[in-house]
Amino acid sequence: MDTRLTSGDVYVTSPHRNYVIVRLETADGLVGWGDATLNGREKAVEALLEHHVLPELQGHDASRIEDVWQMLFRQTYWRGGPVLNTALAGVDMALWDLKGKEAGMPVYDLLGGRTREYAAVYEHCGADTTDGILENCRNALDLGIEHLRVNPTNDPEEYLRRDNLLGTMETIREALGPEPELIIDVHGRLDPIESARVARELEPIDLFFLEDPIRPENKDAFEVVRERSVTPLAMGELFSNPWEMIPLVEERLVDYIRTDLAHVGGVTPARKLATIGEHHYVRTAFHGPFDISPIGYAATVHLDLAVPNFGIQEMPEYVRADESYPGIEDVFQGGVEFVRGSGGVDLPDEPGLGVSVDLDAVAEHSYEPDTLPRPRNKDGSVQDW
Ligand code: KDG
Ligand code: MG
Repeated sequence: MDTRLTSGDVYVTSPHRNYVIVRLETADGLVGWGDATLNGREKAVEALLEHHVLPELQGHDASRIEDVWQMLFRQTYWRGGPVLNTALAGVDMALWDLKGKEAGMPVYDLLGGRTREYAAVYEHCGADTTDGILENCRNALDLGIEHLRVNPTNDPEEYLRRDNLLGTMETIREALGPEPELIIDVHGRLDPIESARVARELEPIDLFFLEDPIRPENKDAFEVVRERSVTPLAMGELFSNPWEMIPLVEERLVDYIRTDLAHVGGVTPARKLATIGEHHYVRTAFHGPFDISPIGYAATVHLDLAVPNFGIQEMPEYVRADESYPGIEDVFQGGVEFVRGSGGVDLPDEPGLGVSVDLDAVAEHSYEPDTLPRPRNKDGSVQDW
């Protein structure tokens, strides 16, 4: 087989929201797709791929995934960071897709084969009122989903009002009973000691995990939370250099690796992080928001199905069985399926990542400028989204 790369293209498409996708083709005409979506900064990644990464790849052997990864990570000299590593992720996923198509195997088989029949998911059930949260939870439970993310508020002041957070969580726990697994995403909105207080206060609620309890910059600050509470912690969606996750895993400061395959550099580094986690009794909970495309989500679930220390998988709204996103379905075909009743997702037995793309639909749904929310505190100062 002639696996030299003969063409590379990047597209930004907005079938419901913006996705950046990478298409690689080999001399033999095999096509691989990858996800390089960086929410709110799509055009920066597109320019990097178009002007630098994709032209430089021409003629390289697509079958040498690790070699290409090392080349793009180390030989740019400037390494890591969300823009560079999201572009790298797009290439890496497309190479795994090609490798699977070449071998006639799903990517999870290339990664060692299935360790489970499906990947259990959690559903985002946040709402403005407790009744709204409970309604979303009951809808998810009706679909068989047993892990529910119930963010009672986005306001850090409300987090710290004892009657508010603990009171709301007690109401939710009483209404749903002891069985559903409950998650809260703090989204880095609290300082370490505030988060420690929240983690400790919520121990009687028996959370599955507290997500992003602090901002990602200072890893040492995790000790402040960890030393004070036994509430399990999950972190990593904001990391874009795989090495950022390692001290937290090696020192067992977190219980779940939440890196995003599309931001950390693709399947190649995420698989290594999962293995490091396995050796330290830390499980995976890879990021799976709406702003990851069906290609990136498929890559994530391939890894979920293969790793022994899988913990849980976040599920974007477009995968849910009872919701339809026609634009997304026009652009992307195949990929992850919700398995009704199991509380999990699975992949059909297709070679590669198993997602194809309709280029006419891509052209119909062109890029739409957008930014992430920009919240402010009461006094007008910047608050983390
Ligand atoms: O682009 C930002 C989103 O990916 C993020 O806000 C979603 O925190 C998030 C999550 O856990 O899905
Ligand atoms: Mg999050």
